[in-house]
Order: sequence, then C-alpha cells, then structure tokens
Amino acid sequence: TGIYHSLIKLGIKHEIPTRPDLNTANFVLSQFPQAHLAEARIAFIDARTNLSVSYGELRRSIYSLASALFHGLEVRKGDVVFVLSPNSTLYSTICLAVLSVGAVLTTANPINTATEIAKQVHDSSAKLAISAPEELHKLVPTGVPTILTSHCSDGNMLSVEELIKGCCTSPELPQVPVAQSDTAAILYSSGTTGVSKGVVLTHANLISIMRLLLWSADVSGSQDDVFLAFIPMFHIYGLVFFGLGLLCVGVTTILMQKYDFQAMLDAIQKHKVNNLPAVPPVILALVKHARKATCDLSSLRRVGSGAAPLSKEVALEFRRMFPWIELRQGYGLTESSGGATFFASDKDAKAHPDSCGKLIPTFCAKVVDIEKGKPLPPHKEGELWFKSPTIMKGYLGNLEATSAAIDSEGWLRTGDLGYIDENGFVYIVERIKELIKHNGYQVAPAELESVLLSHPLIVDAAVIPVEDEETGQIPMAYVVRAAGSELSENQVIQFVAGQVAPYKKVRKVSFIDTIPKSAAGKILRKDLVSQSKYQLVS
Ligand code: 4UV
Repeated sequence: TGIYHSLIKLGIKHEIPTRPDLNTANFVLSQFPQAHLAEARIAFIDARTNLSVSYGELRRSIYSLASALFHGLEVRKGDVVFVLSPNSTLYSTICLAVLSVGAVLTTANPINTATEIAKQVHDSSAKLAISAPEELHKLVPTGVPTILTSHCSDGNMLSVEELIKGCCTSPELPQVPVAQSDTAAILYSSGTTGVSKGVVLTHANLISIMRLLLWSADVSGSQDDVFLAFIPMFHIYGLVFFGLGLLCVGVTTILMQKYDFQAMLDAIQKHKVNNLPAVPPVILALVKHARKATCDLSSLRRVGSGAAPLSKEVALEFRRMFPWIELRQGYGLTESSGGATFFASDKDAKAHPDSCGKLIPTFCAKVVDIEKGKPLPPHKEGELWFKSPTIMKGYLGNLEATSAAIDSEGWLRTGDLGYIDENGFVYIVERIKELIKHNGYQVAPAELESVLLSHPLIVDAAVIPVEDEETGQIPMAYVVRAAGSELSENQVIQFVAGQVAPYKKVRKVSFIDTIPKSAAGKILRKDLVSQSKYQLVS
C-alpha cells in the first residue's frame, strides 16, 4: 500500500487515553511522583542560581497560579496567554497553570524584536502576556495586559512569583471542563512556505506526545536521570521535553537560560548530568572543542540530536571521541507536536549513523513521489508524509495553508525529502521547503524578503539557505537594486539586522539583475541555490 506503520506497539499503560475530560495539565500532574517521599524529588535546578524546585513545590505552585489566573485575573477557557521568557524554573508552572484553566499557551523566542512580538500577540489574539522583566519593554507597545514572571524592584506590576506566594494554597486545580479536542497551544512555524503561522495543537496532541515520551523513558529506564536543558522551552522540542513531558517521567532537569558552551560543560560536571538533548551545532562543538576544554563528561550517558540534520562524519567522530556516550538522532516538527522518529536502542543508532531513527509508535508514514504524487517503496526518495494523533489541528485562521499542509485523509506534508529502508529506518536527505534552519531555529525566507522589499532602494529580493558548518545554514539574500543605486552588501545586512532577531540576520548578500521566477511568479529558489553554490566555489 506504500504506507509504513510504526512497528512498535504501545502497552496498555501508554495507549492514548479516551477520557474526554483529561487536559494536558491534569495529565502531567497525574503522572507526578505520587508517594510522599517522592514529592521531595527535585524537578528543576537553575544552573545559574542553584535554586531548586521539588515536584511537591511544583505541584503547589501550579495549583496556586492556576487559582490566581482563574479567580483573580479571570483567565477563561480559550483565552490566549502569551509567554515571553527564557528557560526558568517558573516556565513549566506557567504553562501547566495556563493549560489547566483551559486557556491557550503561545510562546515566543525572548530575543525576538518588539515588532516580531507584536505580530504574534496580534495574530494569536493574546488576552494576557507573562513576561520576563527584561523583555517587558517589547510588550508595552502592544497594550496587552501583562504580568511579570518574577518580581522586579522598580514598579508595581504583578508577578507570577507573587501570585504563587500570595495565593492561599489551593488543594486542587480550578474545575474547568476541557475537551481533548480543545486548543492547548499555538506555536509558530513557517511550515513549508511563507511567513510564520500559528500551529494549533490540541490537548489530545500534547497528551499523545507525552505518552510517547513516557513510553520511551520507560523503555530506557530514565526515571533517575539528570537532564540538562538549554534547548528553549518556547520551541516544541524544549516544551515537550522540559516544559511538560519529562515531568511525567520524574527526572531532574538542570535549566540554562541560554546556550553557552563552557557553561554547559560546567553544568554537566557539577550536576553529573547524564542526558543531554541537543542540536547538531552543539554536537559539532563537543567534537571540536571538548578535548581542549577542562571538563569531565564521564557522567554523560546519552546525547540526543534533533531540529536539523546531523552529518554522518560528525556523528562518527563523536562516537569515536566519546565511546561511553550514546548518540541518538531524532527528527520532528512543530506541526507534529515534536518527535516523529527516534532510536529505541543504541545498537540501532550505532548501526545507522545517517538515519534519524524509526517512526515513533502511533505514526504512519508515506514517502511520496514529488512529481507523480504516488507513494514510493523502500529506499526511494520522496517527500515524507505523516499521520499520527500528534499532528496539529491546522494553522490558526488560515484554511488555505492548512489544506496545503494536511490532506483530506489527515496526512501531513513535511516538506522534507527522505526515504525509509526495508527495516523502517528513516533518512532525511534534503529540505525541499523554503525553511532555513540556523542553529536549529526557524528562519522564514518570506519574512526576510518582506523586510528587504521595504527598503526604498531594493526593487526585488529572494532569500535562500547557504550551508554553514558551525550553524547548519545561514540566510543569504539575492537583491535587485533600484537603477543607479550603489547600496552595498554591508548596508543590506545592517538594514535587515536592525529589524529582525539576531538568529534571523541575513549574513550574505549578492546583487543580481532579476530574481528568477516561474510563470506564476514563484521565486525559483532552486536556481538561486545552484547559483550560490557556484559563486561560493568560483
Ligand atoms: O518545526 P521545527 O522547528 O521543529 C523541530 C523539532 C525537532 C524535534 C522535536 C522533538 C524531538 O524529539 C526531536 O528529536 C526533534 O525542529 O522544524 C522542523 C524541521 O526541522 C528539520 C526538518 O526540516 C523539519 O521539517 N529537522 C528537524 N529534525 C531534523 C531535521 C533532523 N534530525 N534531521 C534533519 N532535519
């Protein structure tokens, strides 16, 4: 039939529940370590301040904040709450309290610019924002009512910290009926084309992905693990692991506000971290610099890599240098609530260094011929399509983009070219969608093109990815200047840098007479990609 099914069956315990009243928050809380002693287990440690939070404290904070949001701030079912914060010990509390009252979570990269943030506040129709004090200035112009995460000495704004302290401890969550088909989160992704869109994830989506994470943790016996989190919780990868899912497993997570190579090594050594979900640039940095750095990585047992392709050479070198560490690649998308493939054993991962694993349980896949639209047999390259209970409901308020992404039978088009071998291992060959990934972060060419076109001396523009060893890809702009203009590469770079978050900066510019386009006016990016390769070598 051309359909690949995950060959791994879930046990009864991990099957997707049908209880209609279960929401993401009471699901996570129902999985917390239950016994009295287990309440003292540490859930989070802030790597910078050493502040720790036990599972018992976390549960009480979630109850208190949920009560304060519901009774005090009148946050109601369906209200969108915008969270703007780096990783912190409060992040999960905020997410779970918001979800528990049936409100909808939307998250953003705290280094986004005020304009980017305003766009998301507007697009998601946020009713309330919760902001780290240092990012507050970006929310003020939007006029959205805002509370801070932690108390800030200058000013009299409410903070989550105070709400938790001030609220008489509530013994339970406010009783808000939430259906699993209700929206839980709106995360932003550009999908296969265009600008960032709101990916609507339901409670059923999030509960399903957490069940799968729980199942894989049970398989590998992770309950006593110590994880390190620099992957941000605003992104699906960090949200599912650190914000929600690992709390179901009962592990301890050491939190870093942002990635820093030396701070990461120090934290691994100090806290005897054994699990490190990472991205390819971090694996490369370990291969290149760990030998020279003074560090003890002997506690590490497993390192994960996802969000962008990991080169086979780097993977092999990593295993040679750190033979005691399992390296497991995974692959996923915001649109599939995170992971779609994974390795269940190190033996499999070792034997397939260029694969990103097998379909996770409950997933089906098709590899579809790009020209003919027909499903392909093993080893043949085509676009990967997925079906699973974790696939998003659609893009917020955008039926056209939704039906372009998900067909009438529920198949999600990934925009990734790959193949599946006869044993079910999945290989990603190339990204065919427009998306650029810089250090694992999404950069949408269409967004940069619209910034470029707002320059009075730019007549037309197209942005494409250029491969980069350290960061994966960098955005490169092809620019058509107005007649007689002497606009320089540096001026273009500075112009864009002034308007976008640092990870989205255009880092190379080439001037061109016309942008190649199809008869329908679509930018022929492939032509520009070939041209850029020629330019870089000639
Ligand atoms: O939407 P997004 O930014 O989402 C992600 C999610 C990555 C995750 C999440 C949970 C996991 O457990 C895990 O292992 C990985 O990145 O970007 C989706 C696109 O990123 C590329 C691919 O083009 C997706 O469509 N991508 C993600 N992982 C890989 C990858 C990979 N291992 N190899 C190649 N490309």
